[in-house]
Amino acid sequence: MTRVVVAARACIFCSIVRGEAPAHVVLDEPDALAFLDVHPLFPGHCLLVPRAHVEVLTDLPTELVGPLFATAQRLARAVESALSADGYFVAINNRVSQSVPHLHVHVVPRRQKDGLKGFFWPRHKYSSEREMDEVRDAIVTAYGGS
Ligand code: DGP
Repeated sequence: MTRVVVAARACIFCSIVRGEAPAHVVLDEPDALAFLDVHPLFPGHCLLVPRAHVEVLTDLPTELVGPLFATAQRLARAVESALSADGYFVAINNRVSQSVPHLHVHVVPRRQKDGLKGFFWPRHKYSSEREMDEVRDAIVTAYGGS
């Protein structure tokens, strides 16, 4: 069964989508929004979310899967370029290990020997709000936005 809700009151990602909660937004499109993860694996770690509130990938209407992943593809390209990365990781936790129950695609810049092993991934903090602003701006520019 497909479960789509336009917005869930208590959902932090819906609040970000509505512009009520702060976020470093890197892309803002009719069906999707992407912003920096506040607990990044590395600077530039983004979360891409559909605007509509669905919990997991299997709740997303099939006709929205292609467009969401086309956006993920463009975002991955921008993240890789903006962070001068060697590659990138794209992943979705569905229910297990999913801490926010609003579908989100992790797009993470990767470097050779960056220390990520298996799925034990220590998180790193941004050194400042300014660093976060700069990383956001670099991705927005690489994505071709304003
Ligand atoms: P997951 O564990 O796969 O559900 O990833 C959820 C991610 O969401 C986690 O890496 C931290 C991030 N996150 C949680 N709350 C917020 C928030 O309020 N703002 C932002 N930007 N990221 C958040």
